[in-house]
Amino acid sequence: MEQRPSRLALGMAFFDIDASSPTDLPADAQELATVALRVAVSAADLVRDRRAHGFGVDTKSTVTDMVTDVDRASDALIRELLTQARPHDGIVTEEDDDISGSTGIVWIADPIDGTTNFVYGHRPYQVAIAATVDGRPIAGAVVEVESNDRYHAALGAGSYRGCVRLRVPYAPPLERALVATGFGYSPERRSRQARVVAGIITDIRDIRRLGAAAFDLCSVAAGRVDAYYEHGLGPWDLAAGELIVTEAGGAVEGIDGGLPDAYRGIIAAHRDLLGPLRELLIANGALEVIDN
Ligand code: LIP
Repeated sequence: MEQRPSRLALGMAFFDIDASSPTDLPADAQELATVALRVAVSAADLVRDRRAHGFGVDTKSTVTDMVTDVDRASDALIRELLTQARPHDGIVTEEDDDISGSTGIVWIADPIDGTTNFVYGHRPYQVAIAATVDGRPIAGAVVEVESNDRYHAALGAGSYRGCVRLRVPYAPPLERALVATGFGYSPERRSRQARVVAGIITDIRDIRRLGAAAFDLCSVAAGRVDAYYEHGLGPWDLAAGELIVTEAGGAVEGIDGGLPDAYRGIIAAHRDLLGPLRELLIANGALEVIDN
């Protein structure tokens, strides 16, 4: 995801709903999470099956930014199943045009998050689907394709991996924090991101680069890493995983300290780790990675 998506179809201007309270929502968040999980499982089944039969690869913003016909098939299936379940909701996905709705719910989905991993057969790659209100997730699911590892969350109702409730475990001191991150597709931005990593690497335990943002966020919720930050994501990379982190008791914020903004950069971590990590990132140029 390289360009800030011009997608105001997220419905933000049109619905004055307080999404912080599950009772004020236009639909039941747990029912939406059930839909998200069911659709993500079906799309993950399609992706797994289609990979076994071969696929074509195209490029998007740069020569390294790939899209496959399986991304497109998964995108189409997600739209079809969401429309069957919730015909009047909006839909925003990575590989097709936005559909506006009339309910205040907008689905945001990534048909394959981690397309490079998918192409190489390098786990993880997953389907990520969230229901949002005013641009904030209220229900979501992430399904890792090859392992069928399933995560879901609903606002106010917790985060789960399968049937197991998730809690972000604890906040280590910064020097013992295992930090996941990722890199964009444009060479210029990538080199700025690499400079940030080079600056922080001596002040933390280590870096992980798994190549799949939604899975990195689930890893924060499940305690497989202590924190995750990245710049230049799309809303579909972030939405479901963001809720899975916050419903597991963690925090997700903009790198600049504001609301999470996928494109300008986000940090996800235990609340006590987030502040020190932000200071370290900013001291090493994290606010200069996005230049427009
Ligand atoms: C990818 C992310 C990855 C990030 C890439 C890209 P895609 O999503 O999951 O973590 O580093 O820049 O955004 O393009 O595979 O859906």
